[in-house]
Amino acid sequence: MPFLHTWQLRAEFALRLSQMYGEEVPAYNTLVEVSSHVNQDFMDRHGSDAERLGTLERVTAERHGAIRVGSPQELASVARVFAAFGMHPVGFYDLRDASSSSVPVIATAFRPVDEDELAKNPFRVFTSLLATEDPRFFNEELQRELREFIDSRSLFPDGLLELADRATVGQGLDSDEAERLLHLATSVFQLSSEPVDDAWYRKLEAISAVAADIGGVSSTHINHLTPRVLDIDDLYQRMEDRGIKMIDAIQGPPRWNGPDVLLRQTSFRALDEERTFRFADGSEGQGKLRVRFGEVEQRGVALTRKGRDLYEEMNAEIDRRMTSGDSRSRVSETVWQEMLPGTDAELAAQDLAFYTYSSSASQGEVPDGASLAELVTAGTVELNPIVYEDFLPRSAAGIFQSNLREAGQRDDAQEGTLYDMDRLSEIIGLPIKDPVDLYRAQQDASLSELEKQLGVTLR
Ligand code: OOG
Ligand code: NI
Repeated sequence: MPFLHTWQLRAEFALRLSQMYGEEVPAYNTLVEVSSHVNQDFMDRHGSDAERLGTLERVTAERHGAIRVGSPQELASVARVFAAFGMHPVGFYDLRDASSSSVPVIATAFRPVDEDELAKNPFRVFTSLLATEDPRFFNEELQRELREFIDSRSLFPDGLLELADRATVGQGLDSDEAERLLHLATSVFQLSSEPVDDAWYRKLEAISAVAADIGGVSSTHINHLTPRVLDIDDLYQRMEDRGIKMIDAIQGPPRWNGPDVLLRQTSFRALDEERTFRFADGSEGQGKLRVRFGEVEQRGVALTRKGRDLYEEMNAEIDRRMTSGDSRSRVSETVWQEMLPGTDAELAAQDLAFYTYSSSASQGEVPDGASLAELVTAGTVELNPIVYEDFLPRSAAGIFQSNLREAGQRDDAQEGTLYDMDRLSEIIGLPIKDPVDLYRAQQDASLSELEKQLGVTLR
């Protein structure tokens, strides 16, 4: 009986969610199809250079998903399920104050952490927790009602968590149990056909559509699944040509004349889906909800802390320069060309972005005391970008917002509740890793290897 290793479970989990989502949201299948054409064409245009940010095989299979849960207990359980697939909490996102948008959630991403695990299958899930304690959104009465409603539901069927724990400890499962784990874990994220309590849902919706989506129904669901492309501008145009209306802009960095940086994302809006509602008099009727949408992304090199600071400065500069009638993408492009070095070598030399290093030279071929930058310029050492595996708070808030019809309500006379990475770690029961530390460690390890190979200490 074959044994499925953690990464095989993860790859299969991503595949099954993808199949399920394609059946539920057919436009997703179109997105995947167009994405794979975009990637193939990009490969044809750029040859082997196209794979600098990941092999075509990895990029084609690559997805991220997004889910939302309502209580610390639910988040802790989700963490147990994801651990079985080798997905660990990385990064902390507070979307309550992300620029002009405000959504009552805090979040982390569950993803593989090791380089080789990422290479095998990088499936990640952006996981939001409703900030039910924040009095700016929920008054005391609503906080109590939300707690009661959420505590009385059970998202995880019997057996799932135990099976997940066994897979975590055993670093995999044999095939019968693997099948059961995959079936149960996928089902949790299927859209439920249970009637929605109209009064309760609408009450929450008046505060925040996201709160209604999370706390207004008795189950959870995956609300998007995102393929990765190598050229998002091309994808955007092709989707529009097919008559699928995308949101107005591509979120994150602009198209510019330099290396791909961080993460660019765009989406099509949530579509109306038929749902059954139960009304106060006990009767039931059909209605429509918009909860699921399609998103696509292009990934680039990860930035250092210094690089991220510069990125924020550039965003502020773009905001300053924008006057009415300006196109944000045009202003952004100008600011990027002015403020950010336009080559990998410069980004590396100024410690703005993360790279691994490789060389075909060996001991004795390089003088001691040479600088890394000199060796890169001389072509003795090659730079390979470390791909950004995480998310951007501003874009995430933008993705949430673009799917909401109403702005919602928020009482800014109240003091917000403090949530931070430590508090979220405590809730999950595992330390959340800092993404920048992971990239730095990967770069450092590669540098040490290189020094060993060349037998020198690099400046
Ligand atoms: C999550 C939105 C964030 C992304 O790609 O930035 C996200 C959600 O809608 O639940 O997925
Ligand atoms: Ni997303």
